[in-house]
Amino acid sequence: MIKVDAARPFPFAFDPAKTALIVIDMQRDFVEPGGFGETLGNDVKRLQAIVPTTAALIDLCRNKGTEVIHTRECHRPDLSDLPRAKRDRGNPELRIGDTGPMGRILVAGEVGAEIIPALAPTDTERVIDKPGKGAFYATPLADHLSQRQITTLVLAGVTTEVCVQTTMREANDRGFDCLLIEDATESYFPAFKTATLDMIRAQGAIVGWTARFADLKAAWCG
Ligand code: C5J
Repeated sequence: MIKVDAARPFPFAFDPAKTALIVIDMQRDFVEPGGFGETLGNDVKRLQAIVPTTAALIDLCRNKGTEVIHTRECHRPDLSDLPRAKRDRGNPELRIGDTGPMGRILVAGEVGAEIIPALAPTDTERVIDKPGKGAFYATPLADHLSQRQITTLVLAGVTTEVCVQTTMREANDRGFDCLLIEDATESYFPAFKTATLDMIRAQGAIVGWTARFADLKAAWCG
């Protein structure tokens, strides 16, 4: 077992053989200048800042033989998995499925839906396309983790208070122990990130734990 003493709200112990890293939605449309996120008025530099740490986290897991799973928030080209309630939210001039700066917004196969090149999955890594905010909703993720006897999830990605938090809550309810890496997740809104980390750790890790990457690495690599 590895024990991350500096994790909050108290030390986090995990077995790397029963752990997977889930990197949430590090897609071009959310992270890159000129993408959907920026067209909505968001400062994507905040999200770009976590790329080096997220890359180092992925490398650490790859080197340790811990599975790396990537997710993408995207929909089928015919939008049959896009509920009206989701399509009707947001910017009325540019909605999911419309043609945006990087192709049809959040549609599978379009440039904007791809994971940024710096964090590209390897040929053998699992990529889960998800139509919701949470990675468990309408995806094969739960079955995949159960087949591999995974009990612990390390989480990274964007955005902290939307798809990362939703996935972590889904996982927590399914019985996984979850550790969110503080400097490998980000929000367009600093206050939302802070509030989400606080909520996760509240009441004795009601949703899970958080730790900085350096503390995870120090515990794992000695
Ligand atoms: C959002 C996400 N924020 N990946 N998606 O709509 O968090």
